Amino acid sequence: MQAKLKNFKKNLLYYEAAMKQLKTYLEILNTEISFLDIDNPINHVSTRIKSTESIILKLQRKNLPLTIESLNSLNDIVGARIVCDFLDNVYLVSDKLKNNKNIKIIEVKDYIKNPKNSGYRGIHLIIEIPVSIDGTLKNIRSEIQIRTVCMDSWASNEHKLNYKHVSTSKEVKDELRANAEQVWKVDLSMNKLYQEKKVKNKGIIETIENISKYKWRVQNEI
Ligand code: 0O2
Repeated sequence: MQAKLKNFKKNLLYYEAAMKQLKTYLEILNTEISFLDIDNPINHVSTRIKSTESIILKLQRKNLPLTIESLNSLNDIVGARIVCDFLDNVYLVSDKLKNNKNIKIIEVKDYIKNPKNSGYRGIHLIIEIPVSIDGTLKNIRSEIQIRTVCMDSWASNEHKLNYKHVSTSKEVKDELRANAEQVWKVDLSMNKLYQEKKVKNKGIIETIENISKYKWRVQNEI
C-alpha cells in the first residue's frame, strides 16, 4: 500500500513538471508572437492540472478503473487554453505550435472546421512533453485548446448549463447550439473587420519599419 501511494505521488510529480514546462513554452510563444505583431493576437493563456473530481468523472465516463495506467491514458490531465481575439489568430497560434521543435504533436482536432454536436468550437492539440524524474523519462500527454474570445465565453457558459449534465432537456441543448451559431457569426464578422484593418495598417507598419531602418543606417554611418 505504501509503495502504491509513493508511486502515485511520484506520478503526480510528472504532471506538475509537465505543466511547468508547458507554461514556459507558452510564455515564450507569447513573447515571440508579440514581437512579430503590433497587436498581440493572444488575449490570455491559462494552464491547469485536472481536478481529482474531474479525473474520476472522466474515468467513469470512459469505463476505466482508477489506476495509474488509466490516468496515463487520459490526454488532458495537464492542459492549457490559449484564448485569441480573432479567428485568424487561432490558426496562427496553432501553426506556430505545430512548428515548435520543443513540442511533439500527437494529434490535431479541429472542432472549428468540424464543430461538435453541442456546437462547441476550438482547436485541440494533443502533445507530448518529455519529463525526466529520478533518471526515468516519461512522455506526458497534454491538451492545448485554442479558441477565440467568443468561442471561449460560449464554452464556459455551456459547460455550466449543459456539458456533462445528462439531464439537460433537448430544448436547452437546441438553444445552446443555436447560440453557438450566433457566436460563430460574430466571430466571422469580427475576423473580416480584423483582416480589413490589417490591410489598412500594412502601409503604416511598413513606414514605421522603414523609418527605423533609416535611423539605424544614419546612426551607423555617423
Ligand atoms: P473539462 O471539465 O473541461 O476538463 P479524448 O481525450 O480524445 O479521449 P475527449 O476528452 O472527449 O476525448 O476529448 P475532446 O472532446 O476532444 O476534448 C475534451 C475537452 O474539450 C473537454 O474536457 C472540454 O474542456 C472541451 N469540450 C469538448 N466538448 C465540449 C462541449 O461540448 N462543451 C464544452 N463546454 N466543452 C467541451 P473535459 O475533460 O471533458 O472537461
